[in-house]
Amino acid sequence: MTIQWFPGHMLETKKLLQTVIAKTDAILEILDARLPVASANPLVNKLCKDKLTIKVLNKKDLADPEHTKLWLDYFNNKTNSYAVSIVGSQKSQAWEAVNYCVSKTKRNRARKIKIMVVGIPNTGKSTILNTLAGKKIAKTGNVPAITRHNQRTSLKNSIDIYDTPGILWPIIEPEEKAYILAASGAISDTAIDYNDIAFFTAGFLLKKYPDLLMHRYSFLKILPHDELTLIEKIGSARGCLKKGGVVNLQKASELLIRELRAGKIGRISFETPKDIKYDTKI
Ligand SMILES: Nc1nc2c(ncn2[C@@H]2O[C@H](COP(=O)(O)OP(=O)(O)OP(=O)(O)O)[C@@H](O)[C@H]2O)c(=O)[nH]1
Ligand SMILES: [Mg+2]
Repeated sequence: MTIQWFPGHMLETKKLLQTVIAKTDAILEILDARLPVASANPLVNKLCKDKLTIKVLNKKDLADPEHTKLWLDYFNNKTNSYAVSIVGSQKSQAWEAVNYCVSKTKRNRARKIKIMVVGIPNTGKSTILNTLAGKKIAKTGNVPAITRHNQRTSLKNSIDIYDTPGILWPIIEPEEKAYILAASGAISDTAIDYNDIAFFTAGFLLKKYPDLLMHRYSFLKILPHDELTLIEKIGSARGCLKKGGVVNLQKASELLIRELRAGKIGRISFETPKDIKYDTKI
């Protein structure tokens, strides 16, 4: 499965980033802590290669803490590579990311420092901006492509921060990366097939997080051997049924993905530094 979802505003943002990045002092690249490689936009990497970039692993409350620690070591042990992990709604943590960023710049105190917040959709960019500002100035929401335009905000300590719309790239592949992104909520519902994503997710959870599955879905007396049985059992127990008592797979798939995204199954990471298979330059 490849995914193609590149609405017009993403193309506009891509063009804008190409011109605006040169005028900024530093970049906060907001990644999803559960998928720090899949959620890294190769375009950002290309555009920002000569610019100070801090990788912000956001949503760490949803990610497996052991894996997040491995990721921080992985990024911070590379030359000229900096990473922090945060919960975007926590003021002290959002400021920790900004202050870390400022500490790495060669700051000219006579002028304002310009920091641009970039990343794929739904990673929490606008949430972080609102937290830093201490009030709701940017619209946020748990669906991708909420922000449609750049927005500049002045913060204390002569810092200007720019929120930008989340952008992806025109064709998302390989398949595993597309599935992980879709499961995380970075891709519009209109561009994905829930049954496919749930099937992938069920397989992943059975392999990597069987204990969390057994805990969340305690009606499972033994762990199912395959993805379809798991989805059917969850659907059946949760009342996702069609006429005649047959499991409604679409509804059961949506339920599994919804619970995963909300962190109800537990703290889950889709990637660890050890098992990155797809080619990446991050
Ligand atoms: N659990 C958790 N949720 C978060 C965190 N940060 C943001 N969110 C949620 O993630 C969703 C997306 O947040 P936004 O700030 O709108 O994301 P965005 O990156 O600006 O999205 P686009 O504008 O579409 O690119 C919202 O439901 C937020 O409440 C976090 O650290 N933890
Ligand atoms: Mg936004």
